[in-house]
Amino acid sequence: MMMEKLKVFADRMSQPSRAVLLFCRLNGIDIEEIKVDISKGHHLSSEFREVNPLQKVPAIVHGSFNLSESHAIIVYLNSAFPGISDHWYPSDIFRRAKINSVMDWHHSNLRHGTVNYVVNTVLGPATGRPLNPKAAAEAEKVLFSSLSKLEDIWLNGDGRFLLGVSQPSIADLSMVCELMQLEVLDEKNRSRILSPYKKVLQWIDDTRAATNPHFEEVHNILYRAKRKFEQQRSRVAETWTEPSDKRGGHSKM
Ligand SMILES: N[C@@H](CCC(=O)N[C@@H](CS)C(=O)NCC(=O)O)C(=O)O
Repeated sequence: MMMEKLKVFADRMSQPSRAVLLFCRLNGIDIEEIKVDISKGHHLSSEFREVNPLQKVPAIVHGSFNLSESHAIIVYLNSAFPGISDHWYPSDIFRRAKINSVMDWHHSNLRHGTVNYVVNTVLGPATGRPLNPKAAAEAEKVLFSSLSKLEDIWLNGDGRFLLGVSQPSIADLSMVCELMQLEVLDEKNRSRILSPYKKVLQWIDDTRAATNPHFEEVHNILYRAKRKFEQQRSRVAETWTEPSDKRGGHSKM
């Protein structure tokens, strides 16, 4: 019996959604992409609760099978679809175990720092959450500590990719999509955060090159968001450099 087309419920502004979409694109997995717009609260709808009771993206429906959690989804797709190159999730149990180890680390460290920093400095208001400088400062500490570990431990090897190998794995996809979220920061701030980590910057470029044109296709939304936030910031800056009479402020003179 032919299984119906894989449905991927995703919001491309979400890092784990992009990782799942990128894996599908790279491996020629034919999907129906269903947009769940978090900024419009679509993930809270009763229809989506049927797909994922956790009300988070990404999620998949494959025939009568539902699954959430990006890492579990990618691992499932790797087994469910034939012909996927071994380097993505090697059958060698030791290499596979190391990939699981870096992905587990990612979720409670790099992801934790990146999401909380970006939400509390830029993205929060788009989903109805106020910016919180104290939470941003806490998240920044986690982010810097995670970037140091990424630089010194996970990228410490001869190969260009995580765990020192010469071809990317699903861990590279998951973690690079996370760090790409920093695109929405203003360029000075993004560079302040990333520029001390030379190996990390090189790894982002190498992963982009190894996965293009799909990498750029799934990240386009972030580049558009970046431009939108830049325009907003320059409008705010212009407002505050205009003479106060033009702003409609009250002159003290
Ligand atoms: N561990 C999950 C994380 C899923 C997640 O946090 N998704 C976010 C978007 S990046 C979401 O749906 N947020 C909606 C909400 O929390 O209200 C995964 O890897 O799939």
